Amino acid sequence: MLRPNLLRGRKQGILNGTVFTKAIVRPPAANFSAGLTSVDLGKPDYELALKQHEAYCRALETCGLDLVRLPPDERHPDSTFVEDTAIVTPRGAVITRPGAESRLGEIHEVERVLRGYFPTLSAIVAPGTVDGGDVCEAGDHFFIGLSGRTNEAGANQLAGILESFGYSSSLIDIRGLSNILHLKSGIAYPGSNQLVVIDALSGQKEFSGYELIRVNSAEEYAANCVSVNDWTLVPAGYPDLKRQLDDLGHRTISLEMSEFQKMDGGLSCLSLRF
Ligand code: CIR
Repeated sequence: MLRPNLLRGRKQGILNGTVFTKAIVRPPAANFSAGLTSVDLGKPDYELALKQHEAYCRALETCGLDLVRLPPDERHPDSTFVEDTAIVTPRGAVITRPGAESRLGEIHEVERVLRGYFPTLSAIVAPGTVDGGDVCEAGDHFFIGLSGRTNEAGANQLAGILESFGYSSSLIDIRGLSNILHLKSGIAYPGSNQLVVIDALSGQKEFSGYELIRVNSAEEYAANCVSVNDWTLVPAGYPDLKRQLDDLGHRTISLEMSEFQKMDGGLSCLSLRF
């Protein structure tokens, strides 16, 4: 049985206020395994990664999105994680300045594509750094993670740009948490004032006005789920979070993510949705 607010959202075809029509995706390049990782899960199987990426693309199409498919980029082994290169909102887009030096060049191709959709683009400039994985949109509010990738200068620049778009934001410092790379490794906003959150972040005062969907410690990887129009994509193999989302009336699609997990990547980072 759906809750009334979800029923309302479902009828309108939206759950979180933003209707997405497009996404930029980029398959992993053959040297994907040369990218950055902090986890010890072994080397990714490239062929399997390509299959998982294609299934992910099909799921986005099921959600109603037209895909802009960039070619694989061997110069940047982490370039399949396109989310880190831009913040795209209905009111404007921001090209980031990724916090890992090896990823700085990834922005150019994404910027070229976004110019076709946004007449003016904002940008994070040095000494600021921002990874898109640290930026969680929750309706008209954005949570910006301060992390090993997003520094204070970058976070403050982004907060100012978002304010100029008419959005509010708050900073969440995750620098003391060694188990998550980005803020969105630990939270997700599935709409309807709900927030998926790992235990280590559940006590944040900035999250107190939300209905928290707690991710148990065995399922932390699943906190990086992503809602797109009427659907919520979740990584396969994490039954407790999927059941909670299903019980709340979200329509979930489970996707195998093992090969991206080996490179510290989650579901949200494989696309830029707008
Ligand atoms: C990196 O360390 O930058 C990549 N191997 C993984 C980036 C994942 N991005 C994301 O969660 N937004």
